[in-house]
Amino acid sequence: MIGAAALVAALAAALTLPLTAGAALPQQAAPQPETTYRVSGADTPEQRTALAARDIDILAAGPDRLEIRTTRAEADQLRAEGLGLTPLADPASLGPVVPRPDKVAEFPAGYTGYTNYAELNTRLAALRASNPSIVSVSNYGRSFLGRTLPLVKISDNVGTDEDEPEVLFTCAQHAREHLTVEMCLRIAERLVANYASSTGSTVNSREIWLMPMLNPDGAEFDIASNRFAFWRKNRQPTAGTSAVGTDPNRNWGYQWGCCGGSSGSPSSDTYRGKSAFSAPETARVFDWVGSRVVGGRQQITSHIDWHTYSELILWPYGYTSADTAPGLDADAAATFQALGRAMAQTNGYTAEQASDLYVTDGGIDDWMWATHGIWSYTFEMYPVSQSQGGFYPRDSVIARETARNDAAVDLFLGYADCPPRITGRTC
Ligand code: 0X9
Ligand code: CA
Ligand code: CA
Ligand code: ZN
Repeated sequence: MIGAAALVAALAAALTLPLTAGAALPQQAAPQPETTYRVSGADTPEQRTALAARDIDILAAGPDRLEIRTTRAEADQLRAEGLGLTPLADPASLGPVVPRPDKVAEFPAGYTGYTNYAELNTRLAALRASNPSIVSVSNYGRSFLGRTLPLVKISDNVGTDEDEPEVLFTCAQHAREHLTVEMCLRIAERLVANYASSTGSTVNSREIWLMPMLNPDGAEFDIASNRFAFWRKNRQPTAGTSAVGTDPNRNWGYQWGCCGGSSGSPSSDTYRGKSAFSAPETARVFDWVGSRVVGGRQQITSHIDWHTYSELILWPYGYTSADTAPGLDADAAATFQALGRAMAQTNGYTAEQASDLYVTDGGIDDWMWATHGIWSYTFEMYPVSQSQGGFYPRDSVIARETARNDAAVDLFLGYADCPPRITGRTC
């Protein structure tokens, strides 16, 4: 095999050569290297929304903390504007993207405990094969590049659509958030493992759906070089540009692109796409969630969308900083807050409205709630900082950091018949 490292070195050397006047090269600037910084002085949602509006990639945020990834030039500019920026070391195994289409994408050393797309399908098939009466595995369509999008159902009499509250868990909308795939697997495998030993399991009283890898093209691309590419979006090219990728979590169709919480620039990490649901990965969820409206009634009551990192539990709306807005009255807001805070009690995360981070429009949770009345939360998992691995914590943390959410998941499933019950209301 030709040494990939040598090829990378040669490319890197070529890129540092000054452009000579005569060279008729296209006017496209080479992408500048980026560094992660801890930022001080931008602690309000308004300040962070303003940073996002400049297409600065916000990796993590929370009360009193913010981490961004940007170029040195932009960092200097932000310092000149009075912000404090401290560079953070990159996680191990970050590197230039050298896709190897001939190879199955594999995680680098230190991360082989993570599950790639092929392994995910194998794990799901094995779970079904040994528990066929409570597990079914299918798909809800295909990604942009044609990968099937896996769908798991867990319930007693799994082949029958029973009159039980339905709950949906979605993972890995964002490519580099690999820990979330492990979270969906943990939920599925734990529910099945506990089923035999416990009576009154939510497996009997709920129909639990999992979409464990919403964005497989992005997730596979992120590890295709055997190094992490820091990739977030899907892998759909934008017509008329050389840019690739739409941010799925800015592509949902409620208040899409409304409010400065997404980008119209195809090269941005928060590019919202050319229209709502222009990404096949969101369009197929749109179709499938629509198919759960049976007899005029949406069967899914509750949903969690898993992300990393920041250790947060977020509720709608993300598009506005107002606590209440059309479709979200004070009673609904009280339920979101009470259940969100109760779950946070179990895992030590910070619970807040999504827009307390920064404004985002076209997010999955706003769409789930506003158009289907589904009680939808966004969890941002471990860690809180890139100094603990950021998007790429070692595989040794998987067991601990997924089990950390067991109690929150159980609480959530328990209230799925009527989330307002947590505030004393009835359904
Ligand atoms: O920006 C996002 O999409 C989420 N953070 S991440 O670092 N995983 O990309 C936060 C979304 C918050 N907004 C809503 N939940 N609507
Ligand atoms: Ca059932
Ligand atoms: Ca049902
Ligand atoms: Zn995310």
